[in-house]
Amino acid sequence: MTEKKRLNKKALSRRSFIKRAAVGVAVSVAATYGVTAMMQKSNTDSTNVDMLTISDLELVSKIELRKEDSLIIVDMQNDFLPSGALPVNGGDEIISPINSLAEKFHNKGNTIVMTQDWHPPGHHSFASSHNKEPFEPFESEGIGPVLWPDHCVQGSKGAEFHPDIEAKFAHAIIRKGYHPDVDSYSTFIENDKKTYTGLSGLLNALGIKRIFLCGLALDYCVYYSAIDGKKLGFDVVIPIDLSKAIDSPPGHLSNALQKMMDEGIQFVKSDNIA
Ligand code: VGL
Ligand code: ZN
Repeated sequence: MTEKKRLNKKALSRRSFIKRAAVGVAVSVAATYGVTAMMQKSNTDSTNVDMLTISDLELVSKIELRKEDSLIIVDMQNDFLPSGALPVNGGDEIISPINSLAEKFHNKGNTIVMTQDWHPPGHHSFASSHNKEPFEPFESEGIGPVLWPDHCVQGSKGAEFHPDIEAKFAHAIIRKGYHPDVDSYSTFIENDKKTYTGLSGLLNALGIKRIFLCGLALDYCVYYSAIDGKKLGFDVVIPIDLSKAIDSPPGHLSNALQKMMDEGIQFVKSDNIA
């Protein structure tokens, strides 16, 4: 191991220790003061220099597209965008640059897949199904670590792709989260860790070796898809300027970035994909 890597590793394990401590504090703060206090703590946490942030990531300087590359555009639906039921901060800023990248893939004849969060009414991930408030911590098999506002209900306006996201280049649309009791953050395998969505079969049948994941949300569906994609044998790249995070509970994004780094997932600026 090089000296630089060793130092890096040391710094990272220190980060995850501090991060765990910070999350512990946040959770007890939340227990005492409720979710609003927890959300405010989240804002102060993101300025903590010891939490891993997007600017700490090492970026690949340039990536040339190969024919075995596929672009996966995750959950660019009305409900995750401003004025939606579960808006992700800055989600609207990534619409146009995702369209540009999709055009690049399309022009080179590369496969593009879009995903859609697709819940039945009364889904178990909804706070309303438990008489609780959105973003309250909640853990049960296939659900959590927090509960969500009702979102992306099958056939609703909120579940439709945002009108400005270019969907015409998509070879396939993968829907997920349609089982009432199980959520699916990953677009490969549901949160029960055994039910496949079919995406890996599709990609394998098409000879895809490397996936580029963009869209919403960086610390949920993009993150879990990246981890599963890697486990399933794909190389995984995240054009980091084309994804935005929810970061609830506090520290969730930092934790996700850490794990993706540890798993060898690559990060690149979308301008540097050619
Ligand atoms: C997502 C929370 C709940 C996502 C979906 O697409 O990241 N996050 N459902
Ligand atoms: Zn959902």
